Amino acid sequence: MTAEKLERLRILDTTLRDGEQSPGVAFSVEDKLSIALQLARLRVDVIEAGFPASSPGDFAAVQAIAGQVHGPVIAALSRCFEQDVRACAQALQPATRARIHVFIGTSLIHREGQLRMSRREVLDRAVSMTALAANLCGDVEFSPMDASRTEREFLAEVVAACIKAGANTINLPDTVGYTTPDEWRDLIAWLQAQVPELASVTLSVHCHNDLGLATANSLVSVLAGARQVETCVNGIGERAGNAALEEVATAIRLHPGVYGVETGIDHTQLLRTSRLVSQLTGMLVQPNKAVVGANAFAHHSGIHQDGMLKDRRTFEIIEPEDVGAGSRLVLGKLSGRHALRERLVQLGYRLDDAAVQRAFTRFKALADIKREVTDLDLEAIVADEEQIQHVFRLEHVQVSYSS
Ligand SMILES: [Mn+2]
Repeated sequence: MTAEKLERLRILDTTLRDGEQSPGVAFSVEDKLSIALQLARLRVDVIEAGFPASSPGDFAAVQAIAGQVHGPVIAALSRCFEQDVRACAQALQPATRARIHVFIGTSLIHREGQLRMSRREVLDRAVSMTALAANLCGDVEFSPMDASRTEREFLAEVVAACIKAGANTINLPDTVGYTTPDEWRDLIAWLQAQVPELASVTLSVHCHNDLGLATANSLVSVLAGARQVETCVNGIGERAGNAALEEVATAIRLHPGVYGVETGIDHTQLLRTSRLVSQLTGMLVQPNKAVVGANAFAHHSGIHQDGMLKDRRTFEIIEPEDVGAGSRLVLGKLSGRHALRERLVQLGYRLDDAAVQRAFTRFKALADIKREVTDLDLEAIVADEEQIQHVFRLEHVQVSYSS
């Protein structure tokens, strides 16, 4: 570990924007607000709250978060259209600290296949809308969408022009999750050499997980000089999802000597945040998910269990307590329903009365045979409930789609 002072790596969480683009996920304003409040407790630096021009509901959600969630910068997404930029500024008006995030597709495929615009048109639109955003809001992030597949010279041209137009964060998206760590690091280094002005703004990355490389690509970006990483809780997001917040933050925490940075994340809120997002999206966390999966702290083989009993460090690099999953005794056979409900809420579960009653019956049965009922035991007890609610949600989605 280094004795040098660690630089700050900012976490922009986009669970409420890119995460909502996960198939089947649609948040209500109330859902978004409760996730945003939890993201503030988790101490992310920036909450990307939504895309105000996309729907009146999303406008209302961004506005509510801007007014009621304090601490993090509240960001809103905008295409390179004047009405989008103005909708962001209006929705963000109640925020203490606001950011407008402007993006446009810059790759040949996006220019010709989707936008039907020439390089010149894309460049002009990016510059004029970045300038408008900078006029309306002191904090502007610009993203050349599909940066990883954009011709390098054009990428450099757009980035340099948008910095000049007022962007103070340049975010490089690997929109389709196509790049690899070596290629991505090489691109960032090349861009920094071509565009010296990049050193005067915050460099950010937004990596997708189509090849399972989102966390790795985010980490090499930090080595290359990125000081903001965009993530989603549980790695949700469009298609195979985004870099998982809990994975990036934990790797950074465990390797300060490698990366030379630290985040502001309160790691003890990680599990609770994961549970809340899972509940409100209806997307179960796979049991073997890094950091927050139900099996992340389970040790099954005899050799591993033997090692763990002698010294936890033998097979455990992250302790359950680190992510807010106390494995210590929390409840026993004398604990009542109220204590059980309280602990479940602390763990991020939102169960109705009937579900709490079912959980309580199981808890009592377990407490009779097992002296110590841990948080992990409680998670096992309510796992079926989560499954039931998940099924219910899927049915609900289908019903609302067909009606
Ligand atoms: Mn994305």
